[in-house]
Amino acid sequence: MPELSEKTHIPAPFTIKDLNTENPRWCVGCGDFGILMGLKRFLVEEQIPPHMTVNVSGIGCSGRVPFYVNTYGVHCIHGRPITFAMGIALSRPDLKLFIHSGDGDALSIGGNHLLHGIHKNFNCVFILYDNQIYALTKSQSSPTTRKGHPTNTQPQGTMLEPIVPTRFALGLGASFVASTADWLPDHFVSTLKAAYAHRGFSFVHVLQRCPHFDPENFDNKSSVWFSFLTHEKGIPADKRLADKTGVVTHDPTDHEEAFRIANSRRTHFGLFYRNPEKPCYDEMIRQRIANAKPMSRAGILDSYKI
Ligand SMILES: Cc1ncc(C[n+]2csc(CCOP(=O)(O)OP(=O)(O)O)c2C)c(N)n1
Ligand code: SF4
Repeated sequence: MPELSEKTHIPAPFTIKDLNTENPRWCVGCGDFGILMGLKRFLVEEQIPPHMTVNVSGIGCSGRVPFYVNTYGVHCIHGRPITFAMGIALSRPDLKLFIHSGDGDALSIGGNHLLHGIHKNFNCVFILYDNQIYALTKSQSSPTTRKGHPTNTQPQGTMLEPIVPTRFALGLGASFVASTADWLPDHFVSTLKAAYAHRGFSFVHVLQRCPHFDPENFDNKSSVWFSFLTHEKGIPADKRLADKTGVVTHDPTDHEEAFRIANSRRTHFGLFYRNPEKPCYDEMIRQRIANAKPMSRAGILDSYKI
């Protein structure tokens, strides 16, 4: 496979400075800063070649990430980063693929596509930036907005119970489901490492602060409201916080228990589930193409005859 071009061909070992581009246009205190820095730290620690990396995003504040990291990138249309990324996964399996999508982008307009991305289990790391609001368009209720929270679309309070992203992904049979937060840098990087090591659709849920539109959400100064999931096959708990938060031992091969934890009222960060055996649709398609016997055009059309 040819490399994309020399443009971003940075000689190894590269550093975070090599991955910097312009200054992000996010509000002061936005959780997207932590996620972007964690992504860069992860790329540097793993020395994933920038010229072989593609960051694909939808639309939203989070959608700006591909501009801010010196790799290849696509700022796609709203709700469609998975569609675009799937094409890359099918045609260029040698590229390292990361998808960035907000809770509106992923679970509203892109919900249908997320469903099929998870189901097809194509090889990528999918990062869900869950600030529980439509931020770029100035505060409308999203599928993960907490019940009662006032927004521009529901000023008297959001009416529905929120969708729980980890439960959604587990319910669809995702092969990798993890959760972390923008203010847990070490845990975030460990989560990306585990997701990247997994072959298939790695669903990474990240709680992301939006201090501009919802400063009360996610009390990141306190650690009493969440626990870490740990296991020898899982993701290590944040060492600084584990004593305060509590740690739950959870075997990530246990799907039923993962569901029970995702269903509980308490927030859990860590690896919920991993199944390395689930087949990947992109690999199956490539295999089928490789095994295809030469056929005339008429023969191909006839094979679809009803
Ligand atoms: C087809 C289409 N519909 C609607 C919009 C307007 N729009 C842009 S971003 C957005 C929601 C962003 O929310 P989210 O995905 O949660 O990302 P955040 O800004 O919170 O990171 C909407 C509705 C659009 N750009 N394109
Ligand atoms: S509006 Fe919210 S999500 Fe968007 S940049 Fe500002 S703090 Fe971040």
